[in-house]
Parts: sequence; structure tokens; C-alpha cells
Amino acid sequence: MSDSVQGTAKRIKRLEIQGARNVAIAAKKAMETLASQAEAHSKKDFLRELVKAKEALFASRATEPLMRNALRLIINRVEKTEERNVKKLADIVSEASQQFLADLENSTKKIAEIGARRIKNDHVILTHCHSSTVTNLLKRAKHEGRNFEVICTETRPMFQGQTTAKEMLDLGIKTTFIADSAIRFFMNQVDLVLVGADAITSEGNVINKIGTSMVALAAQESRTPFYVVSELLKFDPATMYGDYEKIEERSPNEVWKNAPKDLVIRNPAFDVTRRDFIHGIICEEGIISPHSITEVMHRKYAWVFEY
Ligand code: RUB
Repeated sequence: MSDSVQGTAKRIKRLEIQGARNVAIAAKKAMETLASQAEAHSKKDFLRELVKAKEALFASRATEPLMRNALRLIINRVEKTEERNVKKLADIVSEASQQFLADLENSTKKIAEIGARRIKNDHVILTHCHSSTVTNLLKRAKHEGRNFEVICTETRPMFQGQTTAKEMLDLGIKTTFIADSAIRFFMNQVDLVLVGADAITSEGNVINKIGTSMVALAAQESRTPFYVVSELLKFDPATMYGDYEKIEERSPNEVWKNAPKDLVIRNPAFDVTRRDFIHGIICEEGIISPHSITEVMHRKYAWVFEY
């Protein structure tokens, strides 16, 4: 398999590339590079190489439907075309990949435009982990002149909250950094919770960084609005047909290096926040109820159901 695919899969697994959006962009780039360097002489062999790469990239992280939707879109294009010439097939991969990126960037921009309107002067926004879609929205609100504060959770065990905190400080936003266990302590001071998503299920439940569902519980208890900020293509069509979204379980070393022998350590990377706790999903179609997710997906991205 190509170095670009193997290298990208490794970097995704090690969290050197982090966040659903960045993961999907890196995976589709690796696929594009593989296609441009393919040594196959027939369409069948070319497709076989793409499918092998897809499987390696899918295996790098279990809970990433945006990546899966991106790679399926690219492979479907190759499968459906009448074209047989391998060089031209590589061009088709490149076009599909570029189009995916342009659409994703457009969605992220629209989400920022829509979501930034919910932020008012003097608001305190709490966020968990590092979501590029959330930070992009906050950046937009700041550039529009809104004056607000951000509280970032540290996000144990891998501390992605540090990335968020640094980005916020670079934007000149007043930022407070707290331990995950301090969430309830601060929740009464929070006007709005904004979190990202790794997966949205057909029932409108959202899977995001471990701890998100506890943030949602605390927000509900203190009547603080809790919004998910997500591109619609994080929807997982497999959940429509009975599958549960798999929750990635990572190495115990991330939780405690050199832990006592025989100690059981569990390290799930994500958890499920039920739709009843979510005020709305801020997406490229507007702020929608999680209940309407399948209807919106059928209208906007019907191709994901062909999977
Ligand atoms: C990151 C995480 C993010 C989502 C959304 O987890 O849970 O909230 O992926 O991010 P990890 P984005 O650090 O384990 O990848 O909005 O950038 O897609």
C-alpha cells in the first residue's frame, strides 16, 4: 500500500491529525495521492487499490463517518463512470476529492455565519475538546466584533482543550481553562454550550469526545442551551439500517502510563449525547432539531443513503 495512505492512517491513529473534519480532509488527500501514483493497469486493479486504502483509513479510527462518507463518495464516482483509462480515473478521484473539500469548506463557512449570530456581547461560551467547526464559528463571531468569553475544558486524557485554549488566546478572546470535573461548578455562569460532533445517528443522537454527554447533562440541569455545531456529512447512514455507531476505545496508556499491574483501565474516546439534551444542531442548512436529521439528509445529501 502507498506510503501516503499508511502514513496518514498512522498519523490519524496517533491523533497527530485530530478532529473529524481534519481527519476526513487528510484521508481524502491520501486517497488522491494514491490515485495519482497508482500502478494499476486496469480499472479493476485501480479500484482494488482504492478499496484497500479505504479499509486502512477506515481502520485508523472507528468513529469517523465524515471520513467514511468522503471516501465512499470518491470510490462511488470511480465505480459508476464508464471511463477505463487509469490516468483519467485518477483525474476523477482528484475531482471528487476537490469537490468534497470545496463543499465541506462551504458548509463550515455557512455554519460559522449562522452560529455566530447566536453569540451576543458579554456571552460566556463553554466548549469541550477541540472542534475546528466550533473554533471557526467563534472566530467569525470575534471578527464580527462580538465581545465574549470562552471556557475550555482540558479534555482528559489527551488534553485537546489546550489546542482550543491556544486558538482562542491567539484570536484575542478572554479564555478560562478548567478541569473536566469543574464543568458543573461553572455551568451557571455559561450562556451557551457549543460542542462539535464526530457522528450523528439516524435518531438524531450525537457522538462526540468522551465527556460531552456529561456536559449536556450539566447544561440541562442548569437550563443552559446546548448546541452541536456540525457539518451534516457527519451523519452515519449505517445507523439508519440498524447498526450502532462504534465507539473507539483507545490505549489505557493515555489514561495512566506505568499503571499498577492488574488494574483495569478503560479509555473510550467518545460518548453518545441523546437528542433530548440538544437544543439544536447548527449545520449548513441552519439550526435544526436533531429529530429532523434524516429528513434534512434526504433533501440535501440523498447519496449518503446509497452506501
Ligand atoms: C475530536 C472531537 C471533536 C469532533 C469535531 O476528538 O471530538 O469535537 O471531532 O471536530 P479527537 P471538528 O481529538 O479524538 O479527534 O469540528 O474539527 O470536525
